[in-house]
Amino acid sequence: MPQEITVGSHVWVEDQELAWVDGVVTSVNGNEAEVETINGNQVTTKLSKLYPKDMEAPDTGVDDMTKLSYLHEPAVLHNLATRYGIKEIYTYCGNILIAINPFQAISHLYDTELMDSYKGAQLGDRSPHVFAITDVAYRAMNNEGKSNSILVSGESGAGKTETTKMIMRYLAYLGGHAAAEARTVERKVLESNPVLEAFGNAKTVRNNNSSRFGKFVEIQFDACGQISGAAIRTYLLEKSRVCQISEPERNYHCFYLLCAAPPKEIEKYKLGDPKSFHYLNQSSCYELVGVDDSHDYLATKKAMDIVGISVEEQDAIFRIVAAILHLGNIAFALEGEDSSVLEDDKAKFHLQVTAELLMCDLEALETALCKRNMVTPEEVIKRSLDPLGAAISRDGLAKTIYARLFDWLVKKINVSIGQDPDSKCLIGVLDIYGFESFKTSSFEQFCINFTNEKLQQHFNQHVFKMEQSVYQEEEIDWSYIDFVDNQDVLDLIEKKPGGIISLLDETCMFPKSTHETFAQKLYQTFKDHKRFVKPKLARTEFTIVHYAGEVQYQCDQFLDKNKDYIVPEHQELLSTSKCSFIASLFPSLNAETPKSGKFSSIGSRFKVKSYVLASLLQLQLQQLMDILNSTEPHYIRCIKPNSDLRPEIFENVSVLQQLRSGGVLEAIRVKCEGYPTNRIFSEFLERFSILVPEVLKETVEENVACKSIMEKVGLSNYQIGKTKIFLRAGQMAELDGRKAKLLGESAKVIQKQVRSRI
Ligand code: AOV
Ligand code: MG
Repeated sequence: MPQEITVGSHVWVEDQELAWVDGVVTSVNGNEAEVETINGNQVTTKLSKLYPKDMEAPDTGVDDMTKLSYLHEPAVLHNLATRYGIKEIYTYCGNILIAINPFQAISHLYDTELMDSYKGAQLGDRSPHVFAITDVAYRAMNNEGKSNSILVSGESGAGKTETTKMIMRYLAYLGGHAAAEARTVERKVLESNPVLEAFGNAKTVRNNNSSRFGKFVEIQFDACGQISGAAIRTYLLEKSRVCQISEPERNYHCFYLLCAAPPKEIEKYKLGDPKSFHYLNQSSCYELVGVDDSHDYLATKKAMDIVGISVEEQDAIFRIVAAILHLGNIAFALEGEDSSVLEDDKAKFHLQVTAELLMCDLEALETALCKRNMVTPEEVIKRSLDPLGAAISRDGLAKTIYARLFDWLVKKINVSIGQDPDSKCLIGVLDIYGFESFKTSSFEQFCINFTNEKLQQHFNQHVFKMEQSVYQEEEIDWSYIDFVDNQDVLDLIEKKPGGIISLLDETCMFPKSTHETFAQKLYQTFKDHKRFVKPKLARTEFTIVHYAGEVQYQCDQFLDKNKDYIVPEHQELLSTSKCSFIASLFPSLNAETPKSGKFSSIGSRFKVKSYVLASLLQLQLQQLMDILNSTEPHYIRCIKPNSDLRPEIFENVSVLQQLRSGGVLEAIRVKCEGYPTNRIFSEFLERFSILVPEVLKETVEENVACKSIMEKVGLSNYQIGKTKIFLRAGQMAELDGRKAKLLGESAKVIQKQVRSRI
């Protein structure tokens, strides 16, 4: 970077704790400089590792990163930290909105008055806001008749779901109906959120309200710009959580809500203290700070009313939720050599309650849990399962029932809101589960991170295109800009054949395979892949170098978790339930495949021949990308400022890591490879004509004047567009340096003159 750093320059220097810290250069020796930092350290470092600090930057930061005179990592970070400190959580980076989670309610930030003020405003006219981006999308849709999408990304707990809800609220405000009776569509759209959150969100280590499924909401508009329908598409709910949770996480919210229901319900469903249920007491966390489960139970039911779920259906839904809790308490003991029986009277009690709630035969339930049918050419023999096998069978049943219930909810909400077949335009809002890396990451994290990789690629391509279009508009050359994307990670995961998902599917089809053979296959196939690492001494772990960092996956349960089949005995049991709601969740497999609604996830599952989840997700994500590619995208990058989930704490290192991995810095790098700074000719002249005062005296065209300044200073490689001058990285700093020197010299001359007069 051509920059003039001399003694006295204000610079940014790397710091282990703070990422970047500012200071003043105290000496320069060849390639090295000594810097005194504001936290009192003396640091010696290479000149090339220093970045100039913009001393003219305003104290309150700038609301758009592209307004930074020096566009580099420390400046970007400093700007965000400055703004976060004054509760400005939104900042633009060109057309991208960066949103930093405040972890506290900021007063008036989402008021109706504020909505009024954003309506119809141009992007830069008002301070950055999620409403502003949404308004742009809405207007673009109305004016150009083209579908738009708003894509919200960021790691777990960064604020995607909250942001998405604000987008939906603002769209309901813009496209809402004046007449109360016509407002049902937008009310249903908004109230679908609490319903889906109750059944699809849970407390994790990263977020107290973590989405355990991905969601794409299409909001449809009529020719007048009013909401006329909507469709919700969901992606792979984390099923394992229903049966297995670890400290300090929780199961899905609905279980705790139901345990806090009014006494009548508690009695009806034979519930009690959540601590008494195996599916809940694997973790000692039952309550969430600031959440009143009994209030939320009633609120969820109210939301269910609004989205069109009848009282009878609600009863069946909560009956199923209760049944799952009781099911989890059916424990088994060894009988004989390898059979199992109910462990004790408590287990018998829960078996009985489960059978009552699921309205199925008690003995049939017990048999379905403890035995399997073995089909021989002559007959069908019932083989006993050992206690472990029976517990796995029980958990499998619980997961299947829950997953089917969730799919039913999504389908029901879609049918109830209704789709507008005549709608030409829509706004899609995407809220996926954020990138995750745990001590032991499993199949779920693999799927979540794969989803994030897909979205990241879309983002990269979009940013690159956007940058190109600015250059094209100004008719300048951009052809040499190099662009890095994450295609290699995606190839590793989803290439057909030969990617991880293909290998996983093949392994699942092969009866004798184990997670060890799967791991061996991976090691052999990808030993030279630069995104794949076999950790030292690992036998069943593998590491993927994701765009957002390395994640080590544990293969142990990959095969089981990838298989999505229902044990025929369970299917048989539930399809004959006396509760028609439950029976309908388990339509007989021999029956004709249901005509898949556009957004039925059960329906789409029938289209995939193999019942393997990873490739189902791959297919769904491809469909999502096809939709997104037919829309005009708008990006919101959410940032989590600290891992304690606390307000007012801005951890530089973590934020920087998110900016880097989330592609914000890559977007800036693409900018930097091109022309990161541009200025309208007149602005440029105002700032720098002092360097060549004669340019103003001559009556030349503005672009010619700009050119002469650059020539005089000896800078090349810049570009003159139609209305703006485009500068390479560091050129602005160079010009400022010259200006400061010149002003310094003239100050000295004046001082000298004054002194000589004395
Ligand atoms: P996520 O969707 O990005 O995580 P959420 O949207 O659930 O994250 O946000 C996490 C928590 O941060 C919320 O429950 C709020 O307490 C707080 N929060 C987020 N945004 C705001 C805001 N604008 N104002 C006030 N508080 C906020 V995940 O679903 O785990 O990937 O998978
Ligand atoms: Mg979320």
